[in-house]
Amino acid sequence: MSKDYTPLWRELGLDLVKHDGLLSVLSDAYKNIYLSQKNRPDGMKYFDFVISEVHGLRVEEIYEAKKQGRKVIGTFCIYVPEELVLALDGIFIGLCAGAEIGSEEAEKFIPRNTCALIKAFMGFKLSGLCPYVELTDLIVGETTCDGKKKAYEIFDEITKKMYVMGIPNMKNDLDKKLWLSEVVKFKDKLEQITGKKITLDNLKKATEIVNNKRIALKRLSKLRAHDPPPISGLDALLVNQIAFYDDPIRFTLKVNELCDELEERVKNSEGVVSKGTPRILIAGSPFAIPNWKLHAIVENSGAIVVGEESCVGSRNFREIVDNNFNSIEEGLEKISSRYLSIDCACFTPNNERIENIKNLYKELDADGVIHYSLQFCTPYMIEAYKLERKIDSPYMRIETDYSMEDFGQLKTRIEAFIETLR
Ligand code: BJ8
Repeated sequence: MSKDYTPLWRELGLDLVKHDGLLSVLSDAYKNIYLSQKNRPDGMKYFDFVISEVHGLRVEEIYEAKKQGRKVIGTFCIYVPEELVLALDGIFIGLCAGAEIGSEEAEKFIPRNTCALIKAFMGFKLSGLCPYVELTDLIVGETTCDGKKKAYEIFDEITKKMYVMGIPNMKNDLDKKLWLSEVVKFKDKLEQITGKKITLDNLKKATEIVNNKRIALKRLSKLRAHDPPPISGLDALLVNQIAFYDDPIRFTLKVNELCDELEERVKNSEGVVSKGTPRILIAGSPFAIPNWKLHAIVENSGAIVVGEESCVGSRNFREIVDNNFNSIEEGLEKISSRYLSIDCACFTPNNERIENIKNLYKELDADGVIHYSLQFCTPYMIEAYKLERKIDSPYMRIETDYSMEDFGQLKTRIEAFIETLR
């Protein structure tokens, strides 16, 4: 880290001893998993830097922005419309939920058999380890899976900052109306806490910023379709994870710079692995940072991950908002319909997800699909069975969490799967 941020962490009320421990574990894991990779693109240096400063410079940047009166909005789901937050000059941030932290504390409030992502966001807060939670003015939840819905009630008792958006379970006409009204309500809430008003101009600008970010991520995804791929799955995953933390304009610029470099690599047939290396598409639950376990296993077992059908992946960037609107109301409708196109397993039916996976598989020229569900994530666990019957590519299902206990067992199963693809 570029400087000592202890005074800032103290001011935010973090547990300094535990926090030092967390940063040292994170830095070791990063060295082992990321910095040991061969032939990384130069453009990854920026993202390495962001990670090295994830609890430092970025936190300070947001802290300073808050002093200037900007509001910080924390989220746990890609259903929360970033465009509205940016239109009101807010800062939109994904909160810490990707590591096995504070489980013991969390289990005082929620059952043991809760998915790792929920346990982690409770655990990070209860252990005083997430600076972003402390910086938020509002934490926005959503009525997606049952675990999250109920955990948000408890999270509100703890943080007193929750606002929950009602997300329908289906996508019929009435559901669409309900969701649009939730988007409008969210806009009202943001206007109230920021003391600002959405205008057509700032809504258009914000939409463009978020669209550009998604277009850059899509560009990165398409480059992974080449054989040999110019970037590892681990690195591409990291970029997709950082999309939830970084300043969106700076982030987009850096992703595009990285893509320029990758295009050169493709022209020169330069890749991170040799041509013909088995190519894996991972589908399923989100990969909140720093959950790198599955990618690390696959890429250390002789294959390469070429795509993530995930909220930290294609579900986040596949569709953009149609920016062709002439009133705030029309803009809100376009935003609401773009978000309702997200094929989260919490919806029923959710058949478009099957088609989207099939298309992505073809687009990325993948050789096999690994379906990954976080343990106790019922929506994705159940869809994993359905997918097995509906797609005709080589396929395996795994259920795991953030712990390293099943690392060896998973590696054996994944190696065996990869063998069948050669
Ligand atoms: S749009 S996937 S980010 S809800 S918390 S569903 S892992 S049991 S995160 Fe999600 Fe939004 Fe849907 Fe995407 Fe399962 Fe855990 Fe629930 Fe989870």
